[in-house]
Amino acid sequence: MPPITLWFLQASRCIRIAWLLEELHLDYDVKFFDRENGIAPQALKSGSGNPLGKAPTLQDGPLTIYESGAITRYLCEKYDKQARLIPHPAYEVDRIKVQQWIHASEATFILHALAISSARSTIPEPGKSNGALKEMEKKMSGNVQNDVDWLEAELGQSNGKFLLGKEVTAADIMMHISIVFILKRELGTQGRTWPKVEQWLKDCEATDSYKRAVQKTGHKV
Ligand SMILES: N[C@@H](CCC(=O)N[C@@H](CS)C(=O)NCC(=O)O)C(=O)O
Repeated sequence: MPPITLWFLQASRCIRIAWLLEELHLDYDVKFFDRENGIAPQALKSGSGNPLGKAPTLQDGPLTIYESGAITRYLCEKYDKQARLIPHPAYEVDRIKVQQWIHASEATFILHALAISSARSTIPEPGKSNGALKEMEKKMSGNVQNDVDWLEAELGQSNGKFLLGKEVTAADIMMHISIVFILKRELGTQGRTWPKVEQWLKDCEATDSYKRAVQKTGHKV
């Protein structure tokens, strides 16, 4: 049995870790769970060892690690001997850039989008039909649009298809599903489109490692 197990919830951030494991060519088991009424089933919540019952959770030998950003750092520090996915400290500017995207993927992009998603699911009637939700979304959309504008601008400055240039890094791996979440659900997008971001999503999904991760896990959104 491989020492690494990924607790994987369908249609979730877990794809980040499967994609990363594939990039690193590591052998791993997947414990796959479908959602029940939109949330993680009890077997994942109680079985993974994650105190919040969330996914992804990674087990590597005796270690249990949660939070996709922390799992990403752990896997890169332990197994990315050539420092391809998080650049070596000697390349400070690129290393900081990757770390900015790792944090921004959760603490900026998902945070702003989730506020809108939560408003959609919690606002009671008549707020949904009388336009109050629409008005609220409009007011909340500024942050999301600024965030995606930033990504569009950075992609415009890259000298390759990916955030840091010609090769995939942990920045792309962490950011990809955040953007899928925003664009697919139109969270704060207010009808706008971002051509460079859309092309980058296609380029991420065209990598062999991403395709292998989807095939192995059955991930779909
Ligand atoms: N910040 C955490 C978020 C973890 C999280 O919220 N995961 C979601 C899936 S994307 C989850 O487990 N949801 C199931 C539930 O809440 O029941 C991370 O980056 O790993």
